[in-house]
Amino acid sequence: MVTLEDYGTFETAWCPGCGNFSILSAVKKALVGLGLKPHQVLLVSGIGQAAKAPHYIRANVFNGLHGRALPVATGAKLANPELTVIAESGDGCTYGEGGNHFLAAIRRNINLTLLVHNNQIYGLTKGQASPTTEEGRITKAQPQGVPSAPFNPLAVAVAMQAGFVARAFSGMADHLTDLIQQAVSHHGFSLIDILQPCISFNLVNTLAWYKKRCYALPDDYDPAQWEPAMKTAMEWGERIPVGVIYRNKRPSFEDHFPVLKQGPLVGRGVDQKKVKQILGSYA
Ligand SMILES: Cc1ncc(C[n+]2csc(CCOP(=O)(O)OP(=O)(O)O)c2C)c(N)n1
Ligand code: SF4
Repeated sequence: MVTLEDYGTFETAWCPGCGNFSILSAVKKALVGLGLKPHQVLLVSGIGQAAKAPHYIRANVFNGLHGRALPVATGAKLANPELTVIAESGDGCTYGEGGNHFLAAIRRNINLTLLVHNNQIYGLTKGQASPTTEEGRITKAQPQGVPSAPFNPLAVAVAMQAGFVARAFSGMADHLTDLIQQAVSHHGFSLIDILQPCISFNLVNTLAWYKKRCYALPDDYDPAQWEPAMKTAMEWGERIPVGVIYRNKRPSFEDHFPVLKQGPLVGRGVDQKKVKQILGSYA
């Protein structure tokens, strides 16, 4: 039987009160709840405060370049589709530096889970605006206010008919754990945009600010309906919906590769003769 202890406990470099703590705890609980053992799981991140989360879990971990978690995660999943692959990073890392990879992962419908710790700011580099910071927000790097409109990852994902699109809030721990379990169990690309406070550099979107606004989607909400999902993805302001916004069953990227039907590539022997032939053709 797998337990929380199997996933380890580590000292972190985060500020006390940061939303990253409850996300980390929810990820561990979700994996234990799904009965997944640490060796069956790979967590891939980029760079940032959120990207440190996989450092604090005893499982397989790959820390890539800023914005590059998804290409690494995609390669790993193709090499070994038996691994549960989770890409986990901040809003800047995923929607800014990694923006095109975000679009490619949705199009491909690669069977992995993307957890975005969305604190609406660049935390590690001390408070510059990220793609999700609201227009007009004054920061140390944008003293006259952010001049661009915020990126809405959920609306983009729903517009592209992504497999599984959800929003969570780090202050609703059990709800978040449940969503992570649903996302990991979904066959295809799953996005959870997780709203989290950054107590040091985002003094507007605080825990209390989110608590006042976030509400769970009602039981009769149907995530299979595209048009209502698009409307729900656009809802932001005094009321912010959390839950599974859109769900769409379509074949995953790996399903298109007959070679993977014979089992994971990592488990196959290497035909040295063929390798020599291929290398020889480039000589
Ligand atoms: C290509 C590149 N650009 C910029 C940086 C500098 N950098 C490192 S972390 C970071 C911001 C991280 O913000 P976010 O992804 O939102 O995560 P958070 O720290 O808020 O959790 C930046 C700009 C970098 N390492 N590489
Ligand atoms: S700076 Fe913000 S995001 Fe980084 S650890 Fe502190 S509270 Fe968390």
